[in-house]
Parts: sequence; structure tokens; C-alpha cells
Amino acid sequence: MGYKVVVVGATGNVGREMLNILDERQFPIDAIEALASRKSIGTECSFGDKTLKTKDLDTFDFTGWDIALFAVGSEATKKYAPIAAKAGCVVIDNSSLYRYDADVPLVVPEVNPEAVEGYAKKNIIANPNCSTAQMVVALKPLHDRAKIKRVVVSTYQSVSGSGKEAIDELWKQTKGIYVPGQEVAPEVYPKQIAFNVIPHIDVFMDSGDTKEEWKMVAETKKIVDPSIKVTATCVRVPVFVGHSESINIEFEDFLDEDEARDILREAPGIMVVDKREDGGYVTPIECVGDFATFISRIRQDVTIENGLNLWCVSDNLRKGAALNAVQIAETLGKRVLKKG
Ligand code: 11C
Repeated sequence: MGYKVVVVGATGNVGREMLNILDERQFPIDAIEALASRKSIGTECSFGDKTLKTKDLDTFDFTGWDIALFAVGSEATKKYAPIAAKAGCVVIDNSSLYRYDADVPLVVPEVNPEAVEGYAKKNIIANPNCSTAQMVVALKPLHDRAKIKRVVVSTYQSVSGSGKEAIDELWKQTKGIYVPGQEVAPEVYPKQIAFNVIPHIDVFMDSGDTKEEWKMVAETKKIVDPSIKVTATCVRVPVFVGHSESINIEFEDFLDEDEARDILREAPGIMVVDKREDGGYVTPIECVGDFATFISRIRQDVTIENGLNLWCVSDNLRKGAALNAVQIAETLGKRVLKKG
């Protein structure tokens, strides 16, 4: 026997990836529905060799369904996630709405799989922000060995993190630069993204950090260890898919770069590609469609006592969103629901 699964927001970038990944990983499914907002009802979505027609989220009855993977914004999540949860369907939510709620586990299965067991207070499990997910997969095994004191991270985030309109904006602006008279003004982003970088993701907070930067701090503490200090600078770059991060880590104990490389090679969800030669590292374009988080450029930071630098790249629509959500469903299945 398998699960009855609903994908909410099935026509978006992340919803479509959720359907692909459920199929690729052969998640045990007895029944599946793709839901969307009223304007997208009837849109066709691929699920393996089948085609699903989206149904209306507004009128859907979640009673009798086991798991709902939500990939809609916080507004729609606020309205519909409690309805699904109350009907007995466990919600795995990709929005930021519940991430910082003490009664909702925030889970990256390679890091804190046991946390899924706390799902029952609200019948909701939260999926982290994409830039946090890939970083904590890399931090956790190193933290277990040498205890991380502080992390300084700078991100290079692709436009797919902002949705379909942002992908279109980068594409049209890039083409427009070569055709006089067809320049495309910024709409999704406050400044031109083609051939540029923008040090601003999500809204500004009173501290001067952006919300994206704050999320990396708060989520790392909740998922890995509240004692870890994190400071982040999040930057949008003209890349379609794949977030990259330059991560500087200060440890309590000394950790040699070779040992760090060996630890990461053995760690779940990680592929180390780290040759000190031309091309001996991973770039975002190479990680698209992959499940792994790729680590390169592992090296000692000799400016502090116990320091290490590394480069971390992953498909933000997969490990950063849809894959992690499906992995949470798998973990919930194995540890709690036990069907399939
Ligand atoms: C970005 N990380 O790249 C964001 C997208 O809190 O789930 C995901 C935002 C979130 O723009």
C-alpha cells in the first residue's frame, strides 16, 4: 500500500519539480492530485508518463489524503494549509510561513531527520529556504567533527528562486541588450539583472540585512544548532538555475582540509569535486537536474585559528525546494506513517 499525495501549486517551477521528483524517486503512491489556483485549473502537468489535469485548490477536500506538498506563496499557504492539516493530511510546506514556528519542525533529512516526528502538533512540516538547505547539508558533518562557531556566507543565487517572471526577465533583458530599441527595463528586480549582479534578495529589515540573509541565520540555528553564529550576504546573479555559495567556517577545534574533504565525501547528499586545477570544481550550470549538493574549493583559512573555506553549489529548485520536500515525505513515511 502506498500514499495518497496532493501537490498544491503544481503549475509553478517548484510544483512541477515535485511531480518529477516523486516519479524519479518512485515514491510509493496510490493516488495523486495536482492542485492550482482557479486561473490555472485544467492545466496539464506531467507525472512520469501520465498527464494530470490540475484541480481547484479552493474546493478540494483533503479528507482521506495522506500528504500535501505545498508550493504556493505564504498568502495561499496561510489560507489552505490549515484546512488540509485539519482534514488529517500532513502538509509539507515550501513557503516561509511556518518555518520559525516552534510547533512546526523545519527539516533537512540529511541533517535533522528525527525532527519530522514533531509534525503532529500542527500536522505541518516546513521546508527551508533554498540557500539554507544546501548550506546546512555541508555544515552538519563538519559541525559534528569540529563544532562550528561562526559562518560567513556570500551567496550567488539564480533567478529561478524568484519564479517564472524572473526567468523571463533575465532571458528578455539578455536578448534585448544585443538589439537596439529592444532593451527591457527591470520589473521583477529593482535593477537590471542581465550582465549584472544585485546584492538584494527579499525585503530589507531594520538591521540592514535583507530577509533572505536573516532566513539563513535563523534557519541554520533551528536546523543544525542554535549556538552557530551566521552572517550572510545574499546576491542575485544572472544564472537561470543553481545557487552557489562561498562559505567561510570558523571551528572550535582544528579541522585539516584533507580530513574535511574526506568527511564531506562520506556525508549524505554531498558530492565532492575538488581538484586544484582548471575546471576542477562545480559551477551552477553543471548541477541543474541533480539531487546532490556539490562541494569544491575546500581549503584552510589561515587568517584564523581553525578556519576553512569552501564552495557549495546545488539546484535550488531541487535540493533547495522540491527534492527536500519529497525527502521529508520519504522520511515521514519511514519513521511515522509506515505505508508503502
Ligand atoms: C530566492 N531563496 O532565491 C529565494 C527563494 O523563502 O522559500 C525562496 C524563498 C523562500 O529568491
